[in-house]
Amino acid sequence: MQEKLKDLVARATEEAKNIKNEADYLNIKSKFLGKKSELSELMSSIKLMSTEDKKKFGPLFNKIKNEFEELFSKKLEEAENVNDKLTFDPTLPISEDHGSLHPVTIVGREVTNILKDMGFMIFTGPEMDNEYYNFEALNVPKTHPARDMQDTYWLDNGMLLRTQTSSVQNRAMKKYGAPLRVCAPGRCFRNEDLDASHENTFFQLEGMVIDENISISNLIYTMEGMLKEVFKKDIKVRLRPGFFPFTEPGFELDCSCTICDGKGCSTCKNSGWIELCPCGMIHPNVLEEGGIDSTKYSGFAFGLGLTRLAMMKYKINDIRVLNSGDLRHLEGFNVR
Ligand code: FA5
Repeated sequence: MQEKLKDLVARATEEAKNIKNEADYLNIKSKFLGKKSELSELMSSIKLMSTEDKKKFGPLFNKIKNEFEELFSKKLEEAENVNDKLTFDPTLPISEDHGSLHPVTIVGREVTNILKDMGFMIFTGPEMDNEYYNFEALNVPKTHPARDMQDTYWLDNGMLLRTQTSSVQNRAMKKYGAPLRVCAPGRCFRNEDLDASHENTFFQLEGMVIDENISISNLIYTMEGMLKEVFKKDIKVRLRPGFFPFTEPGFELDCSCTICDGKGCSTCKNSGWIELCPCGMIHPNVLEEGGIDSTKYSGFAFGLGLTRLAMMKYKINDIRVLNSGDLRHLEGFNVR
């Protein structure tokens, strides 16, 4: 037994010299101290020993076990100290490689900062939501054909992935009441056929203003002011009729083409206008559902497509680039 233990200690001491990282440490620990290790086997043989041997070897086994533990931990610590010194060399030149913010993040931050300056608070809602907030609270009951306008991802638990940031409207109204100025950027999901301008996962920014005497002119003024700041140039907007069950009336807001300044080009199909943001006056049913007296208050809301806005701002002609994770497309933005 004495010889066996001596040999075991010699091998463990030799192998401990090879500990260079945590993986080595765990392997060697398992080999010499694990349940199936030689030491464990020797220790379990104690029950067959005479009382005299038990007294002699019991403490010796424990001593060797403790020494192994101490030795392996010490070797790991030494190795880590060496590694730290190796990886941190303050004399190395600083790498030129660095990450940058995603174009949608840049545009999202810009728009929310502009809206914050206009007195909007920032609100968020869940990406996994229920039918009530995504549809019913927005005046879209179960059988309403408008549900087909947005092909929804339904989940096994009966919930859905929100198709629009309008899902925050009812929550914000119930939480804060009127008057209210709130914006909510976030990710939305639709079961879309993908093409250059449609993704199944994209970002919108919901905006909502509720107060006494809010009118369409407040909507136009706010949108124009916000877009001028985003594009850093004079932007004109126009409204066309649009249908959304949660607005009355509803509009599609176009802005003068930022590429040709409204003169006409291939991007705006020579019309001088680009369709940018659906919006409208909040339907009285939606206000009432949110606990707001629609005879006293009125409001407007808009759902800005942040992903499409980023495409326009950075002249990206295929939306799929933005979710691709292909750094070659994204590193040009170089914004931190
Ligand atoms: C809506 O989602 C409404 N909730 C917007 C709204 C809010 C209207 C408040 C009135 C009042 P729409 O389905 O048009 O509307 O989507 C809004 C914007 O999201 C679009 O203009 C577009 O920029 C963006 N969008 C919609 N679907 C996609 C998609 N598949 N990929 C990328 N962007 C999309």
